[in-house]
Amino acid sequence: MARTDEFIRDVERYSANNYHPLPIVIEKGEGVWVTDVEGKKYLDMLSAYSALNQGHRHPKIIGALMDQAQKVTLTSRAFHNETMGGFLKTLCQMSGFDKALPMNTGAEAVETALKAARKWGLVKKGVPENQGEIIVCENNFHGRTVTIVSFSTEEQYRYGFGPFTPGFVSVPFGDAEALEKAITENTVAILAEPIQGEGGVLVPPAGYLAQMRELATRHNVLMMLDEIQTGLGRTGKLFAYQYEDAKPDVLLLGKALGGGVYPVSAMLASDGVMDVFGPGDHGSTFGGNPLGSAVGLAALEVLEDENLVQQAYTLGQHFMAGLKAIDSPLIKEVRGKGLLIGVEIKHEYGKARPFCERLMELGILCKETHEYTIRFAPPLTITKEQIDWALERIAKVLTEA
Ligand code: IF1
Repeated sequence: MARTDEFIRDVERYSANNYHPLPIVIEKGEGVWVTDVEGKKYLDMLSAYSALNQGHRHPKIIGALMDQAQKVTLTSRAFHNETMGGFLKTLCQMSGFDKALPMNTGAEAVETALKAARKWGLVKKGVPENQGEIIVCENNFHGRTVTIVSFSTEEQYRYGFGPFTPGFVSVPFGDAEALEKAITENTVAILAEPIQGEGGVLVPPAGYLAQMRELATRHNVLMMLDEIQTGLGRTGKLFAYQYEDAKPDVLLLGKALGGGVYPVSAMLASDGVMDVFGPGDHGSTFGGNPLGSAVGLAALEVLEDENLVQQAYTLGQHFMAGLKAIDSPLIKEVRGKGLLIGVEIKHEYGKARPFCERLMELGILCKETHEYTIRFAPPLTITKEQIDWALERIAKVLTEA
């Protein structure tokens, strides 16, 4: 493991100590597979936290990247470029939203939505200036900026980073009654994940999102869903909210929108929300750039061309059934939707990380979340045979201990 150790030594010497990765150095990726610097091959069942829904280096997405790189990569929004319009047109047509505002990272899309909601509250709803409140859910994960960690309920994400941005109220996730009680005349929006990913792959009770939709409409507040992790086919629908009649006013996408090669995020909304932004109100040097837009368009086309949403639905059911069939006293619960699945280990048997380490030895990459849950989120291009291959090894690890 000399080469592995050497690469990790550089990271430990020269990088901030803000991560605790598994001790593998990846050299190459293709489809659902990655190879490390020692030449060992692994099935990637994390997919960069759902940023690789289309798999590693999808030829069509890499082709779009290369073609665009030969023409122009960056114009800034001071000028128009050839690719942004077509990308956003496809994004709006596929999703059924009027307009999309392109950014780069997920956190930037979330920040964009927070600004849109506050301004909408002021100019459309008539909430007094600086009084708008946004309701969020306990146990949320929306990113790492100062404002976003201001409404995290995870102490570690906040400790030392105050003073915080005011204007947020949090309620238990999955509880529509608590949500309604928290709404005041100054509430401008509700922000939630349809399934809490980092929170531990927590699926709310059926009907929750539809109730949120009804409450938001009745009280004239914006319903804003963060589908940065759950969106673009991951849960077996194009968007997780489509399991219920719960189309939000604002939808946030990121991760897989960049096809695993480039950071591309967006806020989608109706005309009546998007038009609160005028020239100079918001923007980004790289948002909507030609390279990212070419990649984003290809990323969307691959989802459609290869029927990946339906694949995730069908294979997700197969994977879930296989995991539920594992007869192990260690398993507390298997939960999720589509190809976003968490296996929670009974706390008395210790944390999830040693299981992830053991799976890595057997050629499967995954990552624990919230200490006790193993998260599986393979590329949506995975096959049934590859899932069965993984299931054999997962069963082994969960029954041998
Ligand atoms: C890391 C977690 C996942 C997200 C949702 C917004 C963002 C994320 C629902 C921000 C980002 C990332 C961040 C990444 C690992 C990953 C993660 F473990 F940290 F929580 F997926 F579960 N909304 N999630 O999940 O998007 O600004 O990062 O592009 O290492 O912090 P971003």
